[in-house]
Amino acid sequence: MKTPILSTLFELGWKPFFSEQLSREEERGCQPVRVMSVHRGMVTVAGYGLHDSISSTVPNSRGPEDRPTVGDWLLIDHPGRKILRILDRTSLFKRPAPGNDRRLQLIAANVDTLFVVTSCNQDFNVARLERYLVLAGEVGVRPVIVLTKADLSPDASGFVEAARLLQSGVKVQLVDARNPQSVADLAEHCGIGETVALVGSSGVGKSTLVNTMTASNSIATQAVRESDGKGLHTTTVRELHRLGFGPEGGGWLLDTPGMRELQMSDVTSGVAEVFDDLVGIALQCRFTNCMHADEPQCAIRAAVAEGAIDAARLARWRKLTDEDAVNTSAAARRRARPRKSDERE
Ligand SMILES: Nc1nc2c(ncn2[C@@H]2O[C@H](COP(=O)(O)OP(=O)(O)OP(=O)(O)O)[C@@H](O)[C@H]2O)c(=O)[nH]1
Ligand SMILES: [Mg+2]
Ligand SMILES: [Zn+2]
Repeated sequence: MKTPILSTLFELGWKPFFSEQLSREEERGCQPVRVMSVHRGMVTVAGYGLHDSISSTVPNSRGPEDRPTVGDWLLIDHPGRKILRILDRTSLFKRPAPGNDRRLQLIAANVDTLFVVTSCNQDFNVARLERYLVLAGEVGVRPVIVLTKADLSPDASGFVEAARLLQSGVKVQLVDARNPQSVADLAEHCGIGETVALVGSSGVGKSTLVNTMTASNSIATQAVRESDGKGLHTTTVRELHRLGFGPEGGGWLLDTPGMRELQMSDVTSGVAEVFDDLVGIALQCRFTNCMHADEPQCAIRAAVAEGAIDAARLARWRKLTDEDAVNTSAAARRRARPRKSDERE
């Protein structure tokens, strides 16, 4: 490929990881494009000299992970604008879809940093934040906890402290999402070609943050319900938005709809990462398969008794571990079953 094409693709987030996947023929005859948003049966893509909606059909698609999701790099044929294949991803966020069938829902691909957004009010919930951190750990993406509505909280420092305790070394940023000066520090995670996904409950200010960081007002936002402070699920599509800093342009912000629930499946290593302190202590238990219930010489129970670990945090660790085990084996059973259609995005 020639340099000018590469420089433009570079701004879109193109990396050697992707170009190495192309054969010589593909480099000549096909075009890589990035998925900006996904709609029913269609994807909006951007590439060199191209910004268009095309059919989202992928040939020989076998499983739910073979569908394009926002952030994906696709290889399309030039004249036909048909998807030839989805390039391997540097990262993939997914979850069991809400509802009873628990099919897989893809959230975003090729993300570099995850902004876990919550506000300094009743939305702040350590168990939910831990779930997002587990997801980031599992996917291998750096998390930043963004605490919004600092301006509405009489004592925001308490929220900052509680957030810092969730995972050793985790970055926490306190902002007024409507204020450009207040969010300026967040831009460091979003340089040229970098992709940041924003996740969190409805109403915490994800779209407000994107609007402020991109110095635009293009995304609709809506005041939260007064009675309980909950959001009204204003954003309905996941979409990449470009940061407009400087002539070169900046990175990409992926706005997502607020999630009602976040079930965990296939996140064993993510859980181990967020709770690495507890995992370390459990290594000292006499039995390698210790359930930390009534086994002799249990290091976890000893640590609780000493006050070295927080019993509530221990309970959350166990809950996540159990949930992961149940959902992961259910997912494995589903994968083993032959299936005709799996059309949900
Ligand atoms: N005072 C104040 N208001 C904020 C802040 N962040 C967001 N808001 C307000 O909170 C409301 C909800 O913000 P949105 O940006 O729509 O929230 P969202 O996270 O995108 O919600 P969904 O799209 O429903 O998932 C809007 O009225 C915002 O103006 C903040 O830091 N301070
Ligand atoms: Mg929104
Ligand atoms: Zn034990």
